[in-house]
Order: sequence, then structure tokens, then C-alpha cells
Amino acid sequence: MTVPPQDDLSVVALAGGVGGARLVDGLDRTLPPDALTVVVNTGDDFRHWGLHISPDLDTVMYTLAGLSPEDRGWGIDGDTFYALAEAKRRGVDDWFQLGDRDLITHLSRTGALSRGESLTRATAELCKTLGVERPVLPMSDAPRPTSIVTQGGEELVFQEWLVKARAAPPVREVRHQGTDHTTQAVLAALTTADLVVICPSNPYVSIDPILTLSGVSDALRNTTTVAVSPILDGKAVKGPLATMIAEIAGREPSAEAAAMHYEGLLDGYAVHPGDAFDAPFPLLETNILIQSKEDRVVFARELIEFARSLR
Ligand code: FO1
Repeated sequence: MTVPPQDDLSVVALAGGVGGARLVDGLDRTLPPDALTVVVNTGDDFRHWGLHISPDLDTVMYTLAGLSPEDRGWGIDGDTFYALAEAKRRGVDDWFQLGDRDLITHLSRTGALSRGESLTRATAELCKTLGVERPVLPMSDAPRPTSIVTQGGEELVFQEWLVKARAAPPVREVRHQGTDHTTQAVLAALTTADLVVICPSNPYVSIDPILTLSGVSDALRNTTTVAVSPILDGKAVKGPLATMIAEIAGREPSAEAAAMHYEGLLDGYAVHPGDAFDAPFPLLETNILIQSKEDRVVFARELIEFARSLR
């Protein structure tokens, strides 16, 4: 399918945590207003301290608001942790580091949901208070929790495996439970998109929860879809993906192994220099290490030009 000129381009980005948010930030700085919608994984959502936490939505919102710490990527830069210290003092769970400024996001979201608002509406309200103008859409309004089945046979809620258990227990299987319904807003964005960008997020735990929702993969097959490799030189920039590829797919972690996960969906793929392989679709081989704000913009421009060149 032909990608129209940049000004007319309607782009949907599918994103998970920190890596996804960085590319979304580059696209945000590159594309005109109304040209970008972000669909975010909510499989990581869980309850903690009685609050509804949506780590990936928050990482995307804070990054777009310019609030994220550049190195760590999640939470709010310069946040304090007095509440966390008090939790520790009182023997309350302190394995998940909620910052004091970050807390207002979780309190606001939990309040909105308990008043019967949808997660989509609650997210739009949070975006407004943070000055984020791009549409940021949760992948669903209903719970779809990701869990990890370890090779020892234990099933852990995703954040408990990732943060509490430090992603140490080897993974046998990733499960997506709960709803398989996305929202009208997501379907409308996907069916009118000229281009879908699968961000360099973890395919198993950040992108699969979105792709396995009813209608999403079909929408991707009907438009131009490009992905950015989450693996550079055999390693993930952040998180447990490299080990997961070895444990789940039984393959050496590589850009190619990550692309194979999206078999049948891709029209193009961006890889780091030296990571090119014999692919059934065009490759963009360029610097995809986009930690700094400058690198994010340079790469986002290249990616859009690449997508426009695909026919
Ligand atoms: N990640 C950690 O590794 N440790 C934490 O204590 C932690 C706290 C946290 C608080 C708010 C938030 O929005 C994200 C937070 N994250 C933390 C990141 C998050 O758990 C993961 O990066 C994502 O879920 C992976 O996509």
C-alpha cells in the first residue's frame, strides 16, 4: 500500500514501555498535529497500594510531557520517595517504587475509574493535566493482565515477575488473560491509518497484548506496517527481552528473531547497523539507539521517509 506524503500521513504507533515511549517522542517531534495516535499496552496494569497502576501509559505520557528521566525512562525525573520510605517503615509493600509526584497520576486514575469513567477517558484527562496533546489511547478499557509462567511452573503477575522477582525466574510462557476487545477509538485510528509503527518494545509482553486483541492484526494487514527492532547487536537496550527470546523461542536473540515474531504483518523493518539479514521485506539499516532526544528525532524522520518509500 502507498504511503502518502508526510503532511497527509496518519500514523498510529503501538508502544509499550521505555523503548516505545522514546520512539513515540521522536514521532511526536516530527509529525504535524493530528498526524499521530499512540496505542499503549495495558497488559502491565496492576493494583498496588489499592491504586490502579498503568506503567506503560504513564511512561508514554511522562515522556511526551518531557517529565521522564532520560536514563531510567520511567517515573518522573527528580521525583521524591517519601511515601515509599513511609511504606517501608510501616512494613507495607515497597518493591514497586512509586514516586510522590507520580502518585497523583495513580490517585487520579483510580478515582476516575471508581466514578465509572473508562480508562480511555481517564487517560485523556491525565494527558490534559500533563499538557500532552497527542491522543494516547489504552489498548483496551477492560483488564487484560499479562502473566509469566516460569519454567518452574509458577504463574506470576507481570510486574511481580519483572520488578519484584527482577525478571530472574526463567520464562516458559507468557499469558494474556481477560478481555480480547479493544476500543472503538483504537479501531477507528487503526482503520484510518496510512502507517502503523510497531515501536521497539518487547514483542512478548508489550506488543503481543495489543496485537492479539480482536481486529488489531487484521487492521495492520490492511495498511503499511513497519517495526523497529527491539534488539541491537544481540542485546535489548533495556529489559529482559534478549533472555526471553532464548527461553521462549529457543533462538539466539537478534533483530531477525524479533522480526520473525511479527511474521505476516510487516512491510518494512528498521535495524541497527550490522544487524541486517535476508528479509522478505525492505530493511532500514541505521542508528536505532535513540536514548537522546536528538537521536529520537533523527531516527523518526528516517523511519517516516523509509515508510513513504515502501510500495
Ligand atoms: N520498573 C522497575 O524496574 N522498578 C520499579 O520500581 C518501577 C516502578 C515504576 C513506577 C511507576 C511506573 O510508571 C513505572 C515503574 N517501573 C518500574 C517501570 C515498569 O514497571 C516497567 O518498565 C514496565 O512495566 C515495562 O514495560
